[in-house]
Amino acid sequence: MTKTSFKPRVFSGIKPSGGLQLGNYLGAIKRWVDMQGPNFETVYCVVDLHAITVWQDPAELAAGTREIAAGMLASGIDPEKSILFNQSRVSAHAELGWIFNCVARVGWMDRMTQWKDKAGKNAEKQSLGLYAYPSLMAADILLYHATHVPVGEDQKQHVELTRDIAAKFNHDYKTEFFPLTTPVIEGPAMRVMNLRDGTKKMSKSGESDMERINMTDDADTISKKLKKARTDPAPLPETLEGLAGRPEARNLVDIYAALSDRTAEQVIAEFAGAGWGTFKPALADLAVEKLAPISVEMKRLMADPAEIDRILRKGAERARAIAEPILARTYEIVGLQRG
Ligand code: AQP
Repeated sequence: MTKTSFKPRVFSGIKPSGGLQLGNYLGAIKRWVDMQGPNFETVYCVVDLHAITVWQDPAELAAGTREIAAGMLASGIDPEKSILFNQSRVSAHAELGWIFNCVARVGWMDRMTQWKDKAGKNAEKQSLGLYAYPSLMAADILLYHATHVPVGEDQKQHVELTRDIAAKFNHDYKTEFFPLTTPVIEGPAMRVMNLRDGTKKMSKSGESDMERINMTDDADTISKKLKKARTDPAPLPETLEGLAGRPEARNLVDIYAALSDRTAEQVIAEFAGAGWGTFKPALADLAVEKLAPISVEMKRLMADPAEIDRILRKGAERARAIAEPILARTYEIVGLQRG
């Protein structure tokens, strides 16, 4: 078997731990859409096994899995161009995840900032799965021999850990079987922040609905949330450096830049000296123009869950065709007898 396919392979995923939020869209999905095409083979996954590292209501998990898939489709993921599926339909993820649990070191997991943030002072009460999450994520990526992983800034450390796991596996088993992955983190909104506190990232599971834009929000809600977003009293500066120490202002400029496919510098140049009374309505209009059609399309797709299931089932068949030979070869390398 060849180690990589002709085109470099991209893998990325989103966990159905709540509805999609703007950070998932700008930090991940929007860029996944752009990577579809002649340069890459793209594999995108609703990572439901990751969602259950924190307890999920079973009915909500099933509905949430379809909702995330609908969000990806509505944003422009094309199931003909990309492989789109949900993780639990391809059992090889869990199997390779176990092998990587035996390769990764406890000390590596201890250093993961997302583990520290999520577990906080209550680490002993967290699931073992939450602790081992990065090892399953390494399996998700390496099961496809993916080399490019487009993620938001918060996932960079986990993709780097994937390299460490691949390198240790290759070293321990004297092979070059697993490729080294590169996190692809580029663009103005790789860390979209909470609309009420610019020092915290926007999350699906954040406490207040006003702190995030949900991808299912309608035009009025998107506009209201952005107009009420917390800011400071100063107008926008002449240069980007003038936004230092102003996290809420920086966040809104970054969101504007990402939605308009421009750089933050270009946005500042256009709005230099403008007050929030000018900038916020412009941002709200832009966000409604770009996001409201996605929300409408998501609702249309979600009205036909059988069609979403059909797409995910078909995507899983294509995913299995790549993953199963890679898993089988991994078993052989490790010396696990299955014949
Ligand atoms: N605020 C964000 N800014 C930029 N990118 C973000 N991503 C998430 N939040 C932001 C990116 O979205 C992809 C999928 O993330 P995930 O759902 O697998 O996990 P997460 O990063 O833990 O997302 P949430 O919304 O914060 O979920 P909860 O609240 O359940 O923990 C990733 O590429 C991520 O970088």
